[in-house]
Amino acid sequence: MAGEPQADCLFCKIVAGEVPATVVRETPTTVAFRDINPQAPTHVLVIPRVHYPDAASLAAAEPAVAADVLREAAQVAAEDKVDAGGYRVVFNTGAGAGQTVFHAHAHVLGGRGLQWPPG
Ligand code: IU
Repeated sequence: MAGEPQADCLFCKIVAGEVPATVVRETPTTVAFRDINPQAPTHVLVIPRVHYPDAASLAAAEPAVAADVLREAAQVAAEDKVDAGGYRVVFNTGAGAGQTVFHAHAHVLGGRGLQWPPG
């Protein structure tokens, strides 16, 4: 069922505590942890506890939780002190855009200069 944990989903396993992660923030609806392959000094993933394959399906089904993810992205940037210098929040959506884990997640990237457009 939509939103339910998926047995084969890595990020559902992180939410459940079955796979370790360096968690930096938790709320009743979200978990934020450091990316295992960081692309910037700050590279944190903010995920909803509920399972949706991407940000679009999360926002359509549970817009309040999607807003929680955005709010937590800002909190992560503030706590890592990258907010003043500028940071980026990215939702890769679809394999063609580089999405590899199909549980909605926001990348929070900061702590270095970021080029535009991204590759
Ligand atoms: P993407 O937008 O779906 O490509 O992002 C998935 C991210 O999940 C990517 O940056 C990976 O480095 C990251 N990740 C992780 O943090 N821990 C893991 O065990 C795995 C992927 I697999």
